[in-house]
Amino acid sequence: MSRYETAKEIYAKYGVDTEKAIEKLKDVTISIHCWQGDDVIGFDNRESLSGGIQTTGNYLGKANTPEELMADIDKAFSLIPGKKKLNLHACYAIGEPGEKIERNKIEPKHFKKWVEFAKERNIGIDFNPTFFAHPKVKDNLTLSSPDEDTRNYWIEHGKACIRISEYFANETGIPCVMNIWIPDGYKDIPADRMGPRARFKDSLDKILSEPYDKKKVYVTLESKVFGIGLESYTVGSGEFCLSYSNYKGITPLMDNGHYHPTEVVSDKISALLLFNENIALHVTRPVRWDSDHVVLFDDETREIAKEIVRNDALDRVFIATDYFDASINRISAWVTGVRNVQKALLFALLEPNKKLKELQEQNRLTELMVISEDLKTAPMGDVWDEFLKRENTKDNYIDEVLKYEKEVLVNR
Ligand code: RNT
Ligand code: ZN
Repeated sequence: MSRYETAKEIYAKYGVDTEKAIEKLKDVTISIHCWQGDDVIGFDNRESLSGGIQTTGNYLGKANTPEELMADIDKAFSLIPGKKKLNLHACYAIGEPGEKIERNKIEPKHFKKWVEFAKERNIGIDFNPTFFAHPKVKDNLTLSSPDEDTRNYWIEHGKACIRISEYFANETGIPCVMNIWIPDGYKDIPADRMGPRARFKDSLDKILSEPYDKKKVYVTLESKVFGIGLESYTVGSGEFCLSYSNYKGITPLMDNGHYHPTEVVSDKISALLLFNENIALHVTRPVRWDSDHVVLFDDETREIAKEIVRNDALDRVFIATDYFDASINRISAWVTGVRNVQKALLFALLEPNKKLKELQEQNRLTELMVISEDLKTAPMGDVWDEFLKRENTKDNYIDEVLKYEKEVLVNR
């Protein structure tokens, strides 16, 4: 009997069908962030990263051109099983040689090459306006700036991004999730917390006045608690973003690096699912702060996955990755992080969720604990390997990654 066959029997004893779990996992789309490949630099003006976020490390082989980034994405995607979507930032606009692209004037044509890339690979594209690392960010503020010209510049950027998102949806035939996140905030205690938030609200209203097809573009809003150099006050706080999303009927996005260190996104998912048709996630790994380490197969990632699976919400939650580690091989970072999100989902799919809920309802909490702990050492790895086999994806990817590093990355 193969290891998978044995695992199948073991899970059957828990009342879990491994075949069903594999089938479901095959259908989950993960939106993979392009920015792991070049440390969030992009191509439009190549300023160093700012806006309260940071990459650390200087591992060899960072992608410097669209061609290099596309090649790296291809390499990473070839080592990641399952359905994928490409998550782009506006700063990855591609111009003609020598063209200076202004963010308030970006157009679909600047993303034509990405559309070709996506179409050839049969995948959809998600999008993000880039409100950071740019000379038009004034005193760390964009959409909440007291300066009208600054606000208008970024409002135009947001509107342009809605048009581009719709273009992606039309071209690929797959809806586009467009996420708004602004870095705006203050390092020290502000005298006016309301003013910037009122301006942010007004700017968002103006961006969303751009007409778009709500079946093709899902606008999401990402909150945050603090940024580096913006420790005391963040305009787009949790309460602001959740309230705004509900007021406008857009989709709230939770990044699990954007909360106080003992606060967990896994506990928030059920609350938001009760009041929102869809919710969106940035899956990351904060180590002591919003450090955006590579996602591991850890407790919180599993708990997030369980909440999605248990509540039968795989088709209501937009799952995207968001991390950027420049201290290790970037292809490996991509593959490891995305695979861990998928592993966490598989772990959740291999739980007898109905039975566990019943135990809770009958207050049989002793048994609940024992089964939950037993499941941690059940042979999920064998089911994972079977999934990889069926997806024609190698289980051992490090050799491939190191080969690519030796043949391609080292020459950059
Ligand atoms: C920043 C947010 C945001 C960015 C990306 C690059 O704290 O998490 O999502 O990481 O847009
Ligand atoms: Zn994020």
